Amino acid sequence: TDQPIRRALISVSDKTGLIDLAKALEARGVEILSTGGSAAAIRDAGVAVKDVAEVTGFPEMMDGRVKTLHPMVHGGLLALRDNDSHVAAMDEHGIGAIDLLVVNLYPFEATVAKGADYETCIENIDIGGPAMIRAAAKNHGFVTTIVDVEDYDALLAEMDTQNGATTLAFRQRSAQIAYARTGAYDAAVSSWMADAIGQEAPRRRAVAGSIAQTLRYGENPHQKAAFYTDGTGRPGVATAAQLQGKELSYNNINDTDAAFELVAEFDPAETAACAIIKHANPCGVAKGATLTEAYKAAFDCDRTSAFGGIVALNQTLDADTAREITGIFTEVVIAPEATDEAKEVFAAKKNLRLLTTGGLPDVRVGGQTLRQVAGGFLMQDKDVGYIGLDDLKVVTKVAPTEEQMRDLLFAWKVAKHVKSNAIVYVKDGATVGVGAGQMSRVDSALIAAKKAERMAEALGLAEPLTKGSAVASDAFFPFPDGLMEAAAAGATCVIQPGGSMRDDEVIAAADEAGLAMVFTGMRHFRH
Ligand code: 93A
Repeated sequence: TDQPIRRALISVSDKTGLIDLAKALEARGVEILSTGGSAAAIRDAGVAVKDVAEVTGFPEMMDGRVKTLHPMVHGGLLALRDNDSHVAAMDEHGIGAIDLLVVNLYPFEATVAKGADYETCIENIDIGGPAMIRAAAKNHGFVTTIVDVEDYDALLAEMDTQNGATTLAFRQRSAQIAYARTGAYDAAVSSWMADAIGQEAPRRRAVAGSIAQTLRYGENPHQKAAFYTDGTGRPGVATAAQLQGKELSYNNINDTDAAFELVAEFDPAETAACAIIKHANPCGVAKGATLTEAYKAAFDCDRTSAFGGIVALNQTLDADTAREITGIFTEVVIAPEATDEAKEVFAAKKNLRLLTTGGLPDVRVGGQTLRQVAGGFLMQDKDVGYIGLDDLKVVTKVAPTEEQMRDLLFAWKVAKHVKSNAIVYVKDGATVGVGAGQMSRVDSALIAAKKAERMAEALGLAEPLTKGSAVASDAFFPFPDGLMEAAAAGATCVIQPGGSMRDDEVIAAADEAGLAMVFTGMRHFRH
């Protein structure tokens, strides 16, 4: 089943490593066929190469749309070498076998990520490349398919241990990778097109991504894991530059995403903001006149949980804030940018990972979220629901003051990013208690209040910061009990969707407790 490699076709958009590969193949006695740009680069490097146009007898035409789509190419890739009629057909038409295909595709995903116009994106849909990849991979009994620059070394190592050939196992592996690439490629085209033409999402989308990184392990060390990008190029953890620190883990990536998506809710032109995340839930979120103030206030919500947390900032990380952050052990810091001075401060903390993204994602722009269930996927539009002042309905006798309104809306934004059932207490633009992920809303209200009490003790305060706070609930209170717990903790105003069968009871209880309450008419479940 070993197949000697005598004739290769190389057609690559990304020319990285091309010359070294061509030289290495030539040194191993391989004849090289190639397309326009690739052939020119190989020839310039002094390596013998034959133009595909010479093999097909047709020039590359229609701006390169048709260059390899020809029986001389596809016959050479698809022919079964052990089938008499296939071999007879090759003889009859003078088709030479192609043993190795090296292709990387037109950079469609990168073109989309750059924000190119419709026509440019269309022109960057590769047709001939995927056709060859799929043909060669189908014929992996005889043909080796390489679609990734990263796999050149493995190919050469294989040829060297197999006397210039490849084993069936190697060709099967490379075929499997090849189909992952063409599948992801067309999924990227479909997703882009759905957005471009305003196709009602999330219907009829293909789901696939390109592997960005093999991770050391998954959520736990006994789970294998990898990181995929979706080709949108959206600023965030998938496209961030890591400036220092150890490799990100699966949990780091998950938590960093949660942190950055949350902090992106706050317009950097309006205010500095900081979110500290543990296990995908915020243990502190705050606005501030400066980033340092925002960080400090976020930290003071739950100093215990912030240890080993992920910090996300909505503005350029400055040296003061960097110094403040290094006060405790932090796993990851993510920000749009970092000043040189801030980078210097972090340089001393070798393990601290610093990521910069070049910008914040637009939280109003959609896209989809995916979750796997046994035997399938759930796909939905991202929760880009937004509530402003005008959307709120005051339902109690007392209306919130302007200041309370600000805290209510802040709490509401945070609650959207807290696992349900979410209860978020806020005072002066900072969370002072977060209750997350409980099966009962009452428990979430209680836990958040309890944590605030503990923080008050640690900070030496006379009373917990929940006294006089604003409270948000991600979904309606089905009974007055949850609301009453919040009132007992000292909340004086409430924001919640409303819509419970017992809204009347809940409103009456709020009035009795002297609370001001507003309904959003929208909920923010997050599971
Ligand atoms: O426009 S195409 O879809 N038509 C083709 O027949 C074709 N054959 C190869 N694009 C085609 N290719 C692609 O050209 C390859 O997938 C590769 O990405 C690129 C290499 O072109 P060059 O060697 O001219 O730089």
